Amino acid sequence: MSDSEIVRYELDGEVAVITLNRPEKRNAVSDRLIRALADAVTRAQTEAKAAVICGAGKHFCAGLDLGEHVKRTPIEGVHHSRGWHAVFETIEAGRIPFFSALHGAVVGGGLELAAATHIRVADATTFFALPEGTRGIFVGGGGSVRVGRLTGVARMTDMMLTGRTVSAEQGEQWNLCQYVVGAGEAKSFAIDLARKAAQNAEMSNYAIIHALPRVEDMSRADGLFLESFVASMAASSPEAEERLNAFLDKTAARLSHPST
Ligand code: 1HE
Repeated sequence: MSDSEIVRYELDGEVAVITLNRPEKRNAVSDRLIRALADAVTRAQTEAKAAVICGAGKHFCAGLDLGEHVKRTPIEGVHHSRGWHAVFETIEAGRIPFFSALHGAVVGGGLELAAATHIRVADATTFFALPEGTRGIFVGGGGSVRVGRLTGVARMTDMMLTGRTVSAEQGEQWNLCQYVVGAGEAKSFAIDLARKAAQNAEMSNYAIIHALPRVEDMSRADGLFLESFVASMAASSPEAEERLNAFLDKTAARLSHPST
């Protein structure tokens, strides 16, 4: 299988759809898959305004390819982990928002990948797990930072120590995903959300994905200070002027209650 087959890349209008395509191994993340994912993610940043990552077959992703991992020396293990960090950082702190469409197993490195995306849509078949403890290893794809911040250290510790699996509904309550949809519907739902986000002003999207996580890491005073500068910068862009005038001219869509 070539690199373009192990991770499929399609451009659907302004949305890049990136599919982990190793279903016979449950999309386990081999060295080749991570390289192909890096290429697809980099391409999406230049060609699309938003991107969706999904998995082929019965599961989103079974995490690290355990067959490859047994052969690594300690220093190779460090480089391997840092390599994943670089790719996931490109997703989380790149140019465009990323959405993940989850189904079946979202485990270990699969959950670390999903946690690097900005919005996670899980279908009813989804289950989350961090079985690293039972495998004698540790998270290495940024999970201790991203999954810990999403769900809290206590829940992450529980998942890692006990190997428990967490359903989509429980995952939503635990902040592992923002949406739960019917079985088989995650991909189309995530693409719809990505299309909506692609319509936003580019500066707003950039500010959302870059400023919010930075502010979370700052003191209150520093966060408020940075916010004022980002807000002023975004509001003084030509795109903002156009959009604000459209609202005042009554040509822009109005908000309404979610039930309507
Ligand atoms: C794999 C992997 C894998 C499946 N590496 N080959 N991840 C895990 O501990 C999860 C391990 N996998 C599973 O628990 C199950 O495979 C699943 C729940 C994901 C799917 O179950 P199922 O019944 O649909 O498939 P299966 O029959 O278990 O697996 C099908 C094939 O995929 C089989 O290979 P085959 O050659 O015998 O057909 C499996 O060996 C293979 N396979 N998962 C390698 N993960 C940067 S640090 C991150 C640390 C982690 O990610 S730890 C979590 C590792």
